[in-house]
Amino acid sequence: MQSVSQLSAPVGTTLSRFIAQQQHTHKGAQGELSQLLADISLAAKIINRDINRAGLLNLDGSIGSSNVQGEDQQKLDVIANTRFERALRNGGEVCCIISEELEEMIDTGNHKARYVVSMDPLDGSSNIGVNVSIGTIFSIFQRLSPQGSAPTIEDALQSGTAQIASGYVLYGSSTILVYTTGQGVNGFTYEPSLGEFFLSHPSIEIPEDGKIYSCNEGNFHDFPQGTQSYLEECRKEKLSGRYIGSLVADFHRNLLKGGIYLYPATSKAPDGKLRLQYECSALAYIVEQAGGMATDGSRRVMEIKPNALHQRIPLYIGSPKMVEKAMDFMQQD
Ligand code: AHM
Ligand code: MG
Repeated sequence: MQSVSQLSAPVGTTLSRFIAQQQHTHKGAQGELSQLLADISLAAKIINRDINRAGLLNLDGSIGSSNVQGEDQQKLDVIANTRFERALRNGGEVCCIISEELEEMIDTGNHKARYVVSMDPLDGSSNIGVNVSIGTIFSIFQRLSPQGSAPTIEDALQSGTAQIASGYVLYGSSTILVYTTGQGVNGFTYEPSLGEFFLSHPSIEIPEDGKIYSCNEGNFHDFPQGTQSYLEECRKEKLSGRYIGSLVADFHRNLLKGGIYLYPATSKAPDGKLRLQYECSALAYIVEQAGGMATDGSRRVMEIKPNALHQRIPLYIGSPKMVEKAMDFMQQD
């Protein structure tokens, strides 16, 4: 029989307490980054609520227009974007926002603020209407332009190595927020009855090698030859093919279990599908902090200098041994 103390185990460390504790270890930290992370977690809670009600409130489904990338926008894409934009504007710590859903960067009017946020407010949105996991991805940069002035495009076009934090929220069988500020990776599971995220996955490390590969193999014949050979090798080795079609969900599973996610270039999308500033950079920072790797086939994702807000790149990300092997095969191209 379980003892009373086992039954009433402590719920643990809240995200806000963890952020506050970490703040002391950042030299020169003045609390703005902590406030910003708190603003992001608030937006995530609101989106989590919206997603859970989507089927009842007729929020699943397309809005009937396309975003800047020519992709069908879902109602929840637009709602999530608005939730984040409001939370970040009202929080006051962000001078500039860039989003997968918006054509241009947003000047929040908070010109004294130090930070820039890039985000994909709701990734994997083709899965919304069928109750499959979706996610939010974010990166935080320090602005380059002087505080007190209007933000510039250079603030928004910084490479991954300049990130001071990145993370994602996975709205799955439970909702989890995973982030890094460059001191390892930690995951916080949402407790809906308390309305709080609690530390559930401290110091996440990706297994060095794995048995899972995640790829849309429907595009196989369009992939570069080296990538095709790598995928054939994965089949020969009888690895498990697992592809949800929601990057955050596929990435999170591989982060915990070991694996590789790949979205290569195709003849239809010669630069790949995923966006450097909204998806790839953020996850590259997380995976490296957890001991993994992220490449576009030849370059370290973190070092790619973006030349446009909505730039796309091919992505190979996950356990280091698997990414290295994929790169060996790609050298044939
Ligand atoms: P989105 O940002 O429009 O949702 O697109 C990104 C998504 C990823 O979550 C997912 O891994 C990929 O697109 C799936 O693409 P495909 O349907 O081509 O396999
Ligand atoms: Mg996306």
